[in-house]
Amino acid sequence: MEQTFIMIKPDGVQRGLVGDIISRFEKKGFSLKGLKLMGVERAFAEKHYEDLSAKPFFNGLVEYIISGPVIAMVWEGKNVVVTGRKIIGATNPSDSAPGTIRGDYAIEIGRNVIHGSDSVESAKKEIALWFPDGTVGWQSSLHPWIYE
Ligand code: DAT
Ligand code: MG
Repeated sequence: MEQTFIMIKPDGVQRGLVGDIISRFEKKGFSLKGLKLMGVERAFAEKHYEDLSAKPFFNGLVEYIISGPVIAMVWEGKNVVVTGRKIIGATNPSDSAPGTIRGDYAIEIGRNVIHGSDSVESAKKEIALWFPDGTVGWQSSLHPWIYE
């Protein structure tokens, strides 16, 4: 089954949005396979965002990610990468639809509360980076009530 990497950024943790965000993924029917609260070191944040290292906002982005603890998660389910991005909303909260996490809770692109992998390939890379010891293999007993 497909997995994605979701991270609640330091602003989401500080603002007390952790429970609501987890709840949105849970209520959708996705399964939580990994979860931890952690502080991120600069080199680790730079590695996570290495594809953006040439962008003018890269240093600010890294400063933001290391500014407080984050919640790192692995969520599993059918099409969870693309659907997870829809639940999160557009990168710039000015463009994120109401009802999405960024649409409901964020105003600025540099404080957009949450990260989600943008492809199955980057999800695999990000899960390997953030959960080097692996995740938990379990299946919800609700599975037959969510999937036909
Ligand atoms: P996303 O987080 O939606 O996958 P991304 O991977 O293009 O977006 O960029 C990663 C983060 O970098 C994004 O969540 C916020 C920040 N960012 C992106 N574009 C930016 C810009 N033009 N100015 C400032 N920050 C930006
Ligand atoms: Mg991205």
